[in-house]
Amino acid sequence: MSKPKILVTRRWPESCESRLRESFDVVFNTDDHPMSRDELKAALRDYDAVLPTVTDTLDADVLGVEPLRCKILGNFGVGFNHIDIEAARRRGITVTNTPDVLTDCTADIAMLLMLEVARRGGEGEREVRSGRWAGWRPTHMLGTKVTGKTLGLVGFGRIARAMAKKAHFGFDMPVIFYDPFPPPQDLIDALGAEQCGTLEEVLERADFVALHCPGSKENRHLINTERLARMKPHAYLINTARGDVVDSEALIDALRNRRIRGAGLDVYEGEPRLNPGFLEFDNVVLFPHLGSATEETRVAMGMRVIDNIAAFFEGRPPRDKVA
Ligand code: 8YV
Repeated sequence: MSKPKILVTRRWPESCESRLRESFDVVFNTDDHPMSRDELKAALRDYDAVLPTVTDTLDADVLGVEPLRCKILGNFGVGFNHIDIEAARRRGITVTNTPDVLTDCTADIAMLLMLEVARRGGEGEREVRSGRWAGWRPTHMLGTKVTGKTLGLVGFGRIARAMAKKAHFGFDMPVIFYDPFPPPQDLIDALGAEQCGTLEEVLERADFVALHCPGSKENRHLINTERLARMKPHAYLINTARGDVVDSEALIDALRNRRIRGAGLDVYEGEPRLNPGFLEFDNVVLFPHLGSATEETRVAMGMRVIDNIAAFFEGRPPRDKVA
């Protein structure tokens, strides 16, 4: 039997690419450019499987291509808001993702953003590098103490729970959260977390608000002007989820008018372009979507995609099927 024909839309860590070459008739996007809609349509026409990432928009129009050869989208990432899941279902395309393996590294980046923005790490580094640092003094670059402050989580899935554990047990932080689909109470208790009845309660009580809900139509601009106004004026917003969960204009307005103390962002509406308004603030830390960006995690993500598509082509149910 001939090997399934696979297109990988971006370059992967070498160990994953080697494993793909062994089992499949695989083509990589040689120069690693973000694929255009036409290239994605051609891929769906010509390959048995396409392995996309967050940089590939697979909406109903792209997935509506005729004739369709692709039977599975093995997404390299846990978030799949760039794929129209309903359209994939209608076309009979299986979709898988990569949960678990990136949980800790993404939670680490949320912790790093929280610490860096509160302790003014980015601002301090810019001062040192520019030669503007005039030396130690008692009132120089005073930040906000993190230990013991209240962490408010929006969403309490895997990544939020990993952050809760690090913050609660490592930094003595009381952890509160809102999630419309909370996990069992014993899991909440084991993390020393407190469930709030509304998102607003989290926003009103937290010193740090960290977003961990999925990107989706429902969650688009979940954090808007009204909700930002609920936050304490000394609170910080941390986003490692998806850019469009936050209304960027509303956030920029809240920062300009000092309605919140600062923000730590890893994801952006329309990334890699970001609203230039963010560049005007020293109290905003901007990372280039680093959530899962460690060698260990990116290899684990690639291997998890390969496990999923291997199972699919061997006629077994893939472990991480989302459609
Ligand atoms: C990935 C992420 O690196 O997995 C996710 O959902 O946001 C990132 O950590 C990226 O999405 C790759 O597709």
